[in-house]
Amino acid sequence: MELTVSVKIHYQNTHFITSAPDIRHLPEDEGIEIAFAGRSNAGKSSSLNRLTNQRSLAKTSKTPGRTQLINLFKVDEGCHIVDLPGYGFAQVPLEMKKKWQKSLGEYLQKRRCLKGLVVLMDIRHPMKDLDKQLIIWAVDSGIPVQVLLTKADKLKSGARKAQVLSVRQEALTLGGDVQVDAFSSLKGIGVDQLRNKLDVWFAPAFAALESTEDDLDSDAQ
Ligand SMILES: Nc1nc2c(ncn2[C@@H]2O[C@H](COP(=O)(O)OP(=O)(O)OP(=O)(O)O)[C@@H](O)[C@H]2O)c(=O)[nH]1
Ligand SMILES: [Mg+2]
Repeated sequence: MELTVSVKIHYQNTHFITSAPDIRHLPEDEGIEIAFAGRSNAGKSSSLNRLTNQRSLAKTSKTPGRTQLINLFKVDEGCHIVDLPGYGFAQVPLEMKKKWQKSLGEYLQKRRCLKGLVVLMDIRHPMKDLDKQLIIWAVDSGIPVQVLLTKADKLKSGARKAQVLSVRQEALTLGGDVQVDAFSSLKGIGVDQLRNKLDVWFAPAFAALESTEDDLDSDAQ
């Protein structure tokens, strides 16, 4: 029997749990984790704040590379969001970049509770090498990907649609479950759609809770 549970998560209840210097310092590999990743300055922190309707849950900045730590947030019981440090920041020394890329790859391949990856790209500069690498890692690990083309307010409607279609075409060549949509933290474009997607990815956490409750009920009888 297939168990489908539809949930509406209240993202405004999200709160900060911890910062980790690298993925080895993350808490237990359990529950459901969704990671947000993207180049420095892609608008990751802004998207988390918009998703949760909190002005300063994640720190935003005009200086790229500001978020160097991995930040873990709790959305609901057994549901976490991880804000990964931005990559591709020119002023980070090469050695550090390589180390970070290696641990990012490891995280995507080994973190069993990772059930979805949100990749953010500035709609004006999408699909750089590292963005593609990240998506390929996720696809190879069977993890679904949601690409958000951020700062969509910077393009007029026609150019925006054309860019979404072109990135969708490119995403097709990578295989796997990769969805591409426009997003703007500033104007609220794509926010409800993102919430719906995360609801689906997080739903099994609630199915697990329900079946535990069923077990308890049958124990009581
Ligand atoms: N126009 C516009 N600007 C945005 C949007 N989202 C973010 N920005 C701006 O882009 C810059 C970077 O945003 P952040 O959310 O800090 O980006 P980040 O990916 O978290 O950056 P790092 O943590 O430094 O890697 C800030 O100046 C934001 O105000 C958007 O939807 N529209
Ligand atoms: Mg940030």
